[in-house]
Amino acid sequence: MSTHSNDIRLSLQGASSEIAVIALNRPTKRNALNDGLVLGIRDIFQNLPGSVRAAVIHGEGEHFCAGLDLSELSERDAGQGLMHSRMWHAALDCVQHGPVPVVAAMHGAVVGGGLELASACHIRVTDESSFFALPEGTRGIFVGGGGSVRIPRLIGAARMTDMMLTGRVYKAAEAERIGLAQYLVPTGTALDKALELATRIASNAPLTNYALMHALPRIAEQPADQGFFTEALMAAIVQNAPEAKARVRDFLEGRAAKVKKE
Ligand code: 1HE
Repeated sequence: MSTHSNDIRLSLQGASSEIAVIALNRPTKRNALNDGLVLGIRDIFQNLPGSVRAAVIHGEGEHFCAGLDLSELSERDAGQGLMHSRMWHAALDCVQHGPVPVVAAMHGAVVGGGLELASACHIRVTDESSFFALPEGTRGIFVGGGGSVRIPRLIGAARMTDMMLTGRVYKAAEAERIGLAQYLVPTGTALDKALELATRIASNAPLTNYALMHALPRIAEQPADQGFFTEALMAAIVQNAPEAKARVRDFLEGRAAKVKKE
C-alpha cells in the first residue's frame, strides 16, 4: 500500500491475513513522528485490507516512539500549528475509530506524541524497558495529538497535569499500575504478547469488536439514562447477527470453550 511515508510499514499475519502489523520504522530518529509519518498512520488505518480483524502497532529499534518530530516545529506559525494539531487528531481518530481493534506494543521511550498515539489504541502492552513521559511541558509546548482528551481518561487529569508540570517519567511497572498499559511483560516480548492478544481479538465476532470500540467510549461520555439506551440498541443489533446466534448455539450444544480460571 502506498502511504505518505516510507517510515511506516504494514505487513499481514495469520492464516487468513487477519492481523495487520504496523511498524513505525524510523529508528535512527527514535520513530519521531514527522508529518509524513502521521499521514502514513492515517493512510494505513483508512485502507486496511478487508481480511484484517485486528491490528498491532509497534516501533522498530530501541524505542516505541519519541513523539512529535521537534525539527519540524519551529517552522509553523499559530494558524499552521492549529491545522497541524487537527491533522494529528484526524490521523489518530482513524486508529481509535477505525474498523478493527488496535493493540500497541510498547518498549523504550513512549513519550509525547508517542504516548498520544498509544492512547488512541484499544489495548496497550508494555515491556519492562518502557518509560512514559509528556515532555511537552518542559519543552514549552502543549499536547496536540489528542493527549489532553485521551490520557486523562486513562490515568486522570491530576496525573497528567503532574507529568506535564514536572516532567515526571513513569517506568513500565508504575505505568501499568496507573493505567497507561493493561499488560506488563518481560523486555523484548511486547510484540509477541500484542500479537497473541490480536489473534484472540480476531477470533471474536467482528460486529462485537466494532461495538466495543465504538459504543463503549461513547457510552462512557453519555448520561446514564442515554447510556443504558445506547447499550440496549447495541446489544440488540449485535445479538441479531447470524454469527452471534451460531456462537451461542455452539456453547449451548457443548461445542464452544467454557470460561476457565487458567
Ligand atoms: C528526535 C526526536 C524528536 C529523537 N524529534 N528528533 N519528544 C521529546 O521531547 C523526546 C525527545 N527525545 C528524547 O528525549 C530522546 O531522543 C529519547 C529518550 C526518545 C531517545 O534517546 P536516545 O539516547 O536513544 O536517542 P537520541 O540520541 O536522543 O536521538 C537519536 C536521534 O533521534 C537524534 O538525532 P541525530 O541526528 O543527532 O542522530 C535526535 O535528535 C533524534 N530525535 N527524538 C526529532 N522527538 C502532537 S503534539 C506532540 C508533542 C510532542 O510529542 S512533544 C515531545 C517530543
